[in-house]
Amino acid sequence: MKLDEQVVTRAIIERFTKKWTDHLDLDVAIVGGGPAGLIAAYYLAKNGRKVALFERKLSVGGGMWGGGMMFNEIVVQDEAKELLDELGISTHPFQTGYYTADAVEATTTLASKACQAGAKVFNLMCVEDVMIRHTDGPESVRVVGLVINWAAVEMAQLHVDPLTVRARYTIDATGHAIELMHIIVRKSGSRLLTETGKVMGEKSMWAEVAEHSTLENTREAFPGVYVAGMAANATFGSYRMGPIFGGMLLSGKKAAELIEQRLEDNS
Ligand code: 48H
Repeated sequence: MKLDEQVVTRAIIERFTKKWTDHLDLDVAIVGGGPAGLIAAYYLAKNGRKVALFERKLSVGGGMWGGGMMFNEIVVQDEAKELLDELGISTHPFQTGYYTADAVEATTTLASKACQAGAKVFNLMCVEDVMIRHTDGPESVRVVGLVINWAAVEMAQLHVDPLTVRARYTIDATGHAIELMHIIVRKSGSRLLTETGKVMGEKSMWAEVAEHSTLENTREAFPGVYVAGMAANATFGSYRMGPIFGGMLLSGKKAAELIEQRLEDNS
């Protein structure tokens, strides 16, 4: 077979453009492709929801590749083992209640399951703003979509205007940085659904408390926006937990379930 570079080029441009235009109006937009974002994408897509995940970096996986301090093993506790089993990620008992998993196997499998379930990953794109609408007068603001640009544009600090996607719900899974929440606070002037109405900030390490609070804090933090993973604790002011990833995965799953419920209630 003779290879024609122009066919290759046209194939990429046409297929990417179709993927992109098919995902301009979403059930759920997920910002951040770490473990929390990926697993939320997996469950929502598995339920037939139209989901796109936006990741600034070339690769998804966030902080999971490097295990703890670049020792590429992760630890999960009893509660999360079932989840890894469901995804087909091998776990190895360490001592009662603790399991390890190979960080690379966990990351690649999770990413692959999310894609195969139908979630579309747009890597190399960063979310730089949100779209808002007033729902019942100027007091009530809701996020209705995302404002997106190429990560390369952001890195080069080029003055290039962004594009947008509309989404019924959004998940901030941007990890420690909680980028979406900071943008919302800075630009909307509205209160978050936290005790202070602001981003409460992440506290130092206390793994046991942090793992529980990650789940409690996985909820709607602004109308239309849920927080998952490290972003949940950083938004609602709880502790960090180090390289134990059960809470991140369970949090992503919970965010997916909460949104699924809302979508069903509103359908
Ligand atoms: C597009 C963005 C943007 C943006 C950020 O950090 P992550 O792995 O997040 P989680 O919550 O899934 O997992 C946290 C975990 O990795 C971790 O750090 C833990 C457990 N720490 C404990 C401790 O004590 O330190 O992934 C977030 C992803 C990254 O890939 C970012 O590149 C991406 O979000 N991202 N993508 N647009 N504006 N902001």
